[in-house]
Amino acid sequence: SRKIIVAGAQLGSIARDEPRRSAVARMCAMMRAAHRRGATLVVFPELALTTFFPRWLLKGDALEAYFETDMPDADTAPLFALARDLGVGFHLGYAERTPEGRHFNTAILVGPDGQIAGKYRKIHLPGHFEQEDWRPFQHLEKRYFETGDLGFPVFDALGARLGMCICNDRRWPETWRMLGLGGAELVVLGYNTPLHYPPAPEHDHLQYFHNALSVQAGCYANGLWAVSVAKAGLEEGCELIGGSLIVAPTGEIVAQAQGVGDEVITAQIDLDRCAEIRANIFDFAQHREPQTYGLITAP
Ligand code: CDT
Repeated sequence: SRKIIVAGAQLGSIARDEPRRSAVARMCAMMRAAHRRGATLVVFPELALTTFFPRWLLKGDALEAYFETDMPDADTAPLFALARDLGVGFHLGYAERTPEGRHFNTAILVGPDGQIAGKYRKIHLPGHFEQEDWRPFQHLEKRYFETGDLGFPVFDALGARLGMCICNDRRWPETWRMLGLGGAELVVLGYNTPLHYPPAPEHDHLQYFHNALSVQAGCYANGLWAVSVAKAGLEEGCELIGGSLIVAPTGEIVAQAQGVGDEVITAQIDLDRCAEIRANIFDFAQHREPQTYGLITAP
């Protein structure tokens, strides 16, 4: 067996005027708590350094202020330094502005040496391009971010084959299949999911269900582990779901957050358990029929 202890560090809400150094201090406290429980990997949410800014129409400097140009910088350096001191790796979501001025919804994987070991840029961007006044809050990810250009990479880190995705990506079977085909044993992801979905409010009561369903189905159908972590709670008048999860390759939930505040969940996971599924019901080499799946990749 190949056992590691992993942690999900759910963040409660971040106010619009909360400085990054405050969010980082909260994350450092959770990294210490995770380390005390023996965790060697801590997963933080999507866009973890600030409030979820796509809920407003912003322009110019007011928008650019939410993007990171350097990772780490003075505000995030304490997280990298603590990871190195404790010998803990972490996954962090943030808004990235490249030197060429491109904008992505990005996540990085940082090794226990404090060095960036992998990067992913969100592919399935939800929401809309223009301000829509009928909505109680906006979801302008399509306006603010380009579609990720790094594919679905899988990295060797912390003794595992690790893949990443971000929030809305988790609802798409194609995400999980790409990561499964890439050999991922553990997928880590963060999310900001409003409880209220303005285009179909009749689904509001299903938000927690659809969150768990997506992650459990992705794990089972690809025989891999996942750590899926929320930014949760009442944030600037918008309620975000909690429900952070650690899920086994069987699709079973092995750890789950109870509240919507800062909360650490941990589980010992055996990476060799991926074979329970991959060597059997979903043995891709033996049972996949890709010659019949053409429509999936047709535009
Ligand atoms: N951040 C993010 O991708 N949130 C979406 C909200 C629903 S679409 C407006 C999600 O899939 O959870």
